[in-house]
Amino acid sequence: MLENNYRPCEIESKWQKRWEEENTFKVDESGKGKKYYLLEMLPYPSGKIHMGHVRNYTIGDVQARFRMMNGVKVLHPMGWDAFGMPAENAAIKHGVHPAKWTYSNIDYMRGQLKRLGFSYDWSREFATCNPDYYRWEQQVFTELFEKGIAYKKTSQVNWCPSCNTVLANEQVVSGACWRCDCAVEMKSMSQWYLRITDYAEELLRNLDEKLAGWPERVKLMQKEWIGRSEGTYVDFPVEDSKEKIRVFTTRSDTLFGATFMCVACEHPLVQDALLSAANAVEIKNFLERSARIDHKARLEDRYEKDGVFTGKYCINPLTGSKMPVYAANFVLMDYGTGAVMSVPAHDQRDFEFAKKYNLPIVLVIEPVGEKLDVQTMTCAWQGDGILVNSGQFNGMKSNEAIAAITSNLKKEGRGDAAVTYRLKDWCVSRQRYWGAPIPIVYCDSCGTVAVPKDELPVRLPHDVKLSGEGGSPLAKCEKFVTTTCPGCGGRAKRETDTMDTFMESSWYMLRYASPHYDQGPVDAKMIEYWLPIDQYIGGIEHAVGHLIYFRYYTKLLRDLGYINLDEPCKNLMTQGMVYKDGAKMSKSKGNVVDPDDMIAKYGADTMRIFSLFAAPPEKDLEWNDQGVEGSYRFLVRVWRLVTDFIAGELKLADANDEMKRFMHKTIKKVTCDIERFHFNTAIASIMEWVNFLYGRASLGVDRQSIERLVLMTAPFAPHLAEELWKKLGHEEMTISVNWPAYDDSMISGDTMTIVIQINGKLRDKLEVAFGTPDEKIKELALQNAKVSEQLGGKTPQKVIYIPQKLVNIVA
Ligand code: ANZ
Ligand code: ZN
Repeated sequence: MLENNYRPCEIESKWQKRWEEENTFKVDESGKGKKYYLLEMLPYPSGKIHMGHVRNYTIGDVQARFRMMNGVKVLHPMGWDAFGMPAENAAIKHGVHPAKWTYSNIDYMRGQLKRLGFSYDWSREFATCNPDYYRWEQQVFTELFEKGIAYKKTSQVNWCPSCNTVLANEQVVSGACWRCDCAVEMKSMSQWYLRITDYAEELLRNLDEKLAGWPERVKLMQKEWIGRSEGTYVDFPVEDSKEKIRVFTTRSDTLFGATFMCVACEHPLVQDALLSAANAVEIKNFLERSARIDHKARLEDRYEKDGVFTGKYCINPLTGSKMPVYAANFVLMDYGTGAVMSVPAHDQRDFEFAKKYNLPIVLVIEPVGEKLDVQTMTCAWQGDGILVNSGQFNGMKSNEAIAAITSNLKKEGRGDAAVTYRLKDWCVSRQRYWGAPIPIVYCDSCGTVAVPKDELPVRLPHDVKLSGEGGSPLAKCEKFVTTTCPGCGGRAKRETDTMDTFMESSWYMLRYASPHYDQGPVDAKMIEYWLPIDQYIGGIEHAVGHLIYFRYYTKLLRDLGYINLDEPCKNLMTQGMVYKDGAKMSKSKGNVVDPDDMIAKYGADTMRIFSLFAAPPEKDLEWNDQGVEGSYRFLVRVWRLVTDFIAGELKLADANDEMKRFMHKTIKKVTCDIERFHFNTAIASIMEWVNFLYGRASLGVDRQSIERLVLMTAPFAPHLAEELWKKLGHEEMTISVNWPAYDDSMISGDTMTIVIQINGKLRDKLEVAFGTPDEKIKELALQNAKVSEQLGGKTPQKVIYIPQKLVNIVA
């Protein structure tokens, strides 16, 4: 390290203390004036913060401080996603109570966040494991139960054998548990669900209509997760019975080619067949075989297609012919209706199945201008075409036939147009201790009863045996389980499942607007003022979990009448991950850099600069010791320049035009870059400004240039800036000083030289006015004579513009 008198440790603890004593970041509570709600995803109190947190929270902090300096009221809260399994596992392993473990981690991590100088309004902090928080969640749950939105059902659920609990579909990642990576099993169990499917349409529609400020990538992932599919319901009468089998198909144009029926193992018809069919033993064997296919293989479609005849037949509603009904392992019970009309000529799975079980194949679609023959086909024709062997519909095109057949079915009461979703209802019950108890009581005479409002919260009992074995710990806690029925006063038993912790993180962003409100989950007036979130920052890994749930929960609270808000968040930014030596920085990889060590060595400001300068926020960041060293040296240069100026060791001189131009240019660039989250280029511009001022040292520097440098540095390295600002003779904190303004007329005379490349080779240069919009510069480059000559009339594949430097045309 350089010899110098920049002492980050002293400066940083001094300013942190003052910010705390003076409540510098406590936001005005009047609920009036221009506001900005900046939120970073709340951390799980695992023990220590890691570099991913440092990065996420620094990105947010720059925005927060920048907005504060622009005179906006910034809500910038922090709290703890404090329920969850690690606390329970720690308890099992080390015998410490989950509450104690959690709260002491919170204390430690709060200290770490304070040492990084983040501008949180700590008066709004809360931990979600506190009964003052989860009691509202329980209240909302009882209301959802009364409306039928929260309900209990028995079905196949995802079971993680190592976490000993069920998982929601969103928590299964390629067939494995999101938390422990263990292969997930399917189990039939009774669980609590929230009817998120009722909101599928709105969740989907708003992605396009209301979330212009969200990354396309996240919106696409949510669209795929919701998985809207338009098709037709068709009813097939079961032979010798009053029953019907209903299917969902996207290809009603192929109905004349449906020669057999396949249903899921869990389909009621199969359960029936087990009791009555002559081949019941064979069916039973098949079901056992299918249950053994692991979830991962099923998801990846890597398993042998297998089935068994159920002994039943149904009737094709258009041809009147008999179709054998099979149970098949590739039909899923929880998609569509759990039954598929099989069209072997036009669906590859059905084709293979028909070959294996020797079932008839009937061609009904022919590709335009081609003749197909079922005798010689080696695979299904899955594309569009012209209908054949389809009675009155012969000669129609597939898409016309879909409409015509659907309307024909509808007229005869045998089917209708339908929409189905891949999204499933959200399974919210967990068989674990460290979570919010589900506020439900079971009574022999009254049935399932919600705990009344005035008896909430249902507190999590403190003294519970945690062994990690044999089911839910709460179920073994007699004192908790036994209760009286709120309906009849008789003996009753409590629900012993707790809520999925994603329930807590689904509304915490609303609670921050009125964290101490005791009349309900939220104060509607404060929601009206603070919400929606103006900027949310967090990891992409939450794209289809948390980021769908919190949108859904907002709509639930709206429809329960608590708030008047459709979407919780206007702008979303998903930051990249932190890597070291090519691998994701994580405890299990053993490549963790401890923020505490780095702060002790270089100071928090260096950590902040490094994490912003090393990569743009959306990109992954590779840890690099030289980069940290370089960030530190930059701060030393700023320190020296300003302290030399204060000590009178720099010559004082009025700024000339060149200097003024440079300054306004820098302010403009830094301002625009912060707004666009281009922090690395913003810092690069400040570095250039510092270099420029050093270069001017012999001619003289003016006070304004120095002061603006300090203010521009404030969002990035706030402790250093605060100290220098004080040394420059100012009393107020930097966040209450106006962000420096720039004067466009000072810049307009200035030009910049832009290099034009084709496929990376220099072709020409362009002289444009400073501040020319990016699109205009690209246009000018394409109109350049040498460029058009080289391109010879062809349209280029891509035009890349690197601001203020070059345009590269990829031909
Ligand atoms: C007959 C048919 C003929 C189909 C054909 C396809 C091609 P998407 O687009 O994903 O919605 N299907 C329906 N429910 C199913 C279930 N529970 N398990 C497995 N497969 C199921 O796909 C809809 C198609 O997936 C439906 O259209 C159905 O097969 C199948 F030439 O019906 B089709
Ligand atoms: Zn009762």
